[in-house]
Amino acid sequence: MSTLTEKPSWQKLKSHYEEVKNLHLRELFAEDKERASHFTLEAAGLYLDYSKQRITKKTMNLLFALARECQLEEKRDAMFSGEKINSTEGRAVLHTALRNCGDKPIYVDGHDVMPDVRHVLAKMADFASKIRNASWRGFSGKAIKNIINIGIGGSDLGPAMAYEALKPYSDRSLTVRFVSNVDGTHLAEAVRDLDPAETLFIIASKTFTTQETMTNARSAREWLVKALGEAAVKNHFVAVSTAADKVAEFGIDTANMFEFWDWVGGRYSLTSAIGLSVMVAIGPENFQKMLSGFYAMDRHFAEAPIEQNMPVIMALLGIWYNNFFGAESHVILPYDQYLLRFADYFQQGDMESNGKSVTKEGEAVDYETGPIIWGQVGTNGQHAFYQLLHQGTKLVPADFIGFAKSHNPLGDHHAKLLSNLVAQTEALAFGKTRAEVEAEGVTGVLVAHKTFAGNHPTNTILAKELTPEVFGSLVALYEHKIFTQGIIWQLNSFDQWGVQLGKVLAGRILPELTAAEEPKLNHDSSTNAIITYLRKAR
Ligand code: G6Q
Repeated sequence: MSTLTEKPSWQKLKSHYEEVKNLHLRELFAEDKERASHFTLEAAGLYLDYSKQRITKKTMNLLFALARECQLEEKRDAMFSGEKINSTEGRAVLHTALRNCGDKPIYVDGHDVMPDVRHVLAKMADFASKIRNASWRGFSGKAIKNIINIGIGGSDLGPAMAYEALKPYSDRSLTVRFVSNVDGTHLAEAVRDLDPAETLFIIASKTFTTQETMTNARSAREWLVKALGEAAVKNHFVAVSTAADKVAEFGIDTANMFEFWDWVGGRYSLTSAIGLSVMVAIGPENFQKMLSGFYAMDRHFAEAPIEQNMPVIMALLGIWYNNFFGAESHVILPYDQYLLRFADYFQQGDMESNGKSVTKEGEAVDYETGPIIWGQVGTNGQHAFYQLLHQGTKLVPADFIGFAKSHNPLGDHHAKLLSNLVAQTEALAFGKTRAEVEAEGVTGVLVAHKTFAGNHPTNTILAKELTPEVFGSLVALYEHKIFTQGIIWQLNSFDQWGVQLGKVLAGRILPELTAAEEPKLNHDSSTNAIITYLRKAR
């Protein structure tokens, strides 16, 4: 048995689960009129109500004990102080240094990284301002109107999500697009209505070797060169990378390269130079406000006691359902159109971090690890998959996220949006009993169909408005939730070996698909047949 499931707090949680698994939220709220106030917390501009969770005070105390037994505080401090906690890659994990608004140095191998971080931020701000005030111009002298970020995974999802989230703060005269897929359609559709003379490409790749990004970057270069000639490349291409040699090889002047470091993981890189497209869109001041929101949540996570620590509480609740109730997924439901990519972003953030089945020490786990993360903005999901949440057979813990004020106060839209958010959490928790259905005059078989069991757990996360600061806090909240869960599950949340095999095999299959001569195929019979079909049908 692994050391996790042997821990006294884990064992206690197991027997406690047997005691409370059938308790209904209806009973829990009836027993304690003050329940909401016992399970509500505010931090870094965010309000979390977790009273609609299937927990008692004892549950939380046992979960807090588990966190302590797993040395969460020590391990959190190790991350913040630059220890090489990404053991399989021998790297520190210091995305928190990128938004360190304090004056403390942070050391990696005896070197204070803070001056480097500030230097790159200043360089980004200078560049963003030049694009915004049109002092950086295209080769033919036209102002830049279009920004295309070419990157994938961690070099795409963060800026793409943040750009949408902070659109109200963006310069609306700029067109900002994100190209990630190696499918040529993505690039072709992104540039089809653009003037190359007004278009700037940001090639965002930590390694500058990623197949999709380099393929898209080369095709973008051809598109530009065809219109403006080879000499135009320097005005229309900049890079965000850790690999200066490869950037130069591509033909981008390294003076126009924005650096980051191997201690920034791809999916945690939004606040590094990977956020350059966002900074161009919203301006350096708003970007700084976003960083200060991240920093506020970083401080909260680093300093608040476990019992009042928002990311820790959310992480422990996730463990409670994942490991004791057997929930397989977790749904994120932002009631704000600007957060339309939020669930996608944390699908990577969470599943690439904690979708693992061996511990840091390489031992196979004998417990469940990271859940399947999915989601959709409200209210769209209500007319689609919420049926399953309310009356299906699966337990799906949910996060509802909403803002008191809208950036688009159009008639009563916002009140309607919020009323739906609140109504859903109420309906999920309390359901509708048979007696209530019958009291409405419903009879026969319809009674069962119209009954809602309820007892579906939800978090409600609220803030006044989706500002850059609040956005930063919200993203950091989920990052630290993922970190906390990784510690408890004893994983390395900062590597991603699981994406390697497919990459290697694709490299082998590419020439088999494209070779003029019929290749000799040595795969299994299914793979051979698929390649043969595609060769014939191409
Ligand atoms: C994220 C992963 C991965 C990575 C992409 C792009 O944590 O490492 O999604 O960001 O594979 O990599 P490059 O930035 O090196 O192109």
